[in-house]
Amino acid sequence: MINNNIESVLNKQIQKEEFSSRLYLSMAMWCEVNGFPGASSFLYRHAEEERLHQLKIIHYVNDRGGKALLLDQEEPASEFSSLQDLFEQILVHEEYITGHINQIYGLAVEEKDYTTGNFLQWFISEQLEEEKLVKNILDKIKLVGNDKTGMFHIDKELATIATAKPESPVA
Ligand code: OFO
Repeated sequence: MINNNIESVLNKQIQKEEFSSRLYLSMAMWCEVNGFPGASSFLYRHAEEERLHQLKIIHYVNDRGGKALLLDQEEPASEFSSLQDLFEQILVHEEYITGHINQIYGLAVEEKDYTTGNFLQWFISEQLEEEKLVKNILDKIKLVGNDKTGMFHIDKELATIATAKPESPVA
């Protein structure tokens, strides 16, 4: 049985994963109308993945005898000054999420809830991969600067990543 503290922080994480999904959906929509079809596909896909992260925690909380909740959501940003600005915001957001996952892990260890600690291992590895991927994309965007041909190729590459990424497993 999950304790109240762990249940509460996991419910806040469910809220954050839902926000991540809505943020990437909003970003995908911006890319779609601003001439970045590849980045748009990549972000629509990413939004789906975040929803799977949300579901994964919902199932975990309920399976451990807790009650998963859907807490209020803020409106995500919908305007970005450039593709670089957008990916910089993704990186900041993912680092924020990583910080929270680490905090929950710390609390789970403190409360000797090793089952939750074990559950969070998947998220810790996922955050590492996500941050690495976003940093990599951002480096490429910075490298091409204002070069339109370079940007065209990055957008194409993002379309390829969107179709090649394996599905995130759902608990
Ligand atoms: Fe971006 O991995 Fe969930 O939030």
